[in-house]
Formats: sequence, C-alpha cells, structure tokens
Amino acid sequence: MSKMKSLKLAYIAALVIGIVILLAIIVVLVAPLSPLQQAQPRAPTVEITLIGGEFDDKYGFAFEGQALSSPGPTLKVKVGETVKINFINKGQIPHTFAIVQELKFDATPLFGASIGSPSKPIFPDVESSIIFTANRAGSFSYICTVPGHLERGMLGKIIIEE
Ligand SMILES: [Cu+2]
Repeated sequence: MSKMKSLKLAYIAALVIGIVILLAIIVVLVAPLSPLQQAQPRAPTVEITLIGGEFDDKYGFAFEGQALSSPGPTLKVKVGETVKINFINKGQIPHTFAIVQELKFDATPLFGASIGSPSKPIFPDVESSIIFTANRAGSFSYICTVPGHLERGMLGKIIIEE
C-alpha cells in the first residue's frame, strides 16, 4: 500500500516538474515579444533644443543660442517622426515644457510630451528631455505649465505636418 502511495507521489512530482519546465520554455520563447520590450523608446529622427526663461517682464522660449521671445519659435516636424526635445532652463526660476491642445496650464499633455510639471519643474541651469512620436498632424501649442507663466507669454506653436 505504501509503495503505491510513493509511486503516486513520484508521478505527481514528475508531472509538476514537467509543467514547470514547459512554462519556462514558453516564457523564454514569448519574452522577446513582451510589451515591456516593445515600449523601449525608438531612436529620435528629429532633435530640437529649446531654452526657456524670463526676459524683460515676460517669460519665453527660444532655440538654443538665440534670444528668448514670446511667443517662442514655431517648431515644425513631420507626422510619424520620433521627436526628441531637449529643454534647458536658462532663467532664474523653475519652468517646464509641454505640448497641449488648449492654452491652459493644466491641460493634459499631447503625445506624452512634457518635461517637468508644476510640482516637479525644471530648475535653473538644468537640462531635461523627452522623446515622443508625433503621431497626429495638426497645429498645437507648447507651453510652460507652471501656473501664471502662460499668462506671461511662455508659449509657442508646434506644427505637425502631413
Ligand atoms: Cu515657466
């Protein structure tokens, strides 16, 4: 009787080991296709460096090496491009960068394109960047999302061309 019992146990153990090996093989085969791996950002096809800061009694943006203006320079990219925006705060106070549809400091950023936020802004002399896919054509705005900065003119246009 006890021999039958241990045979049964051995059979169950072999079955469990078999299932574990089978699962391990499936994990190894499926892992390269997992969404985690697909979510890796692609290499940018376009790179733009913008500075932000204060000038006169306004706040504005500019391409690196140019004078700040309000509105900032119009950015143009083609739909489908993988865009890298580098943002450097050249001002004395914290700023951010975000692409939005509506000119509201708390608008939801489009394309996940935001650098810093009002609660975690980019501090003076700090550079930060974002990579996003411009997957919809249209005319949008980029703004600083720190409350009050939009009203001081910290905005510009971004055109995503067909
Ligand atoms: Cu700002």
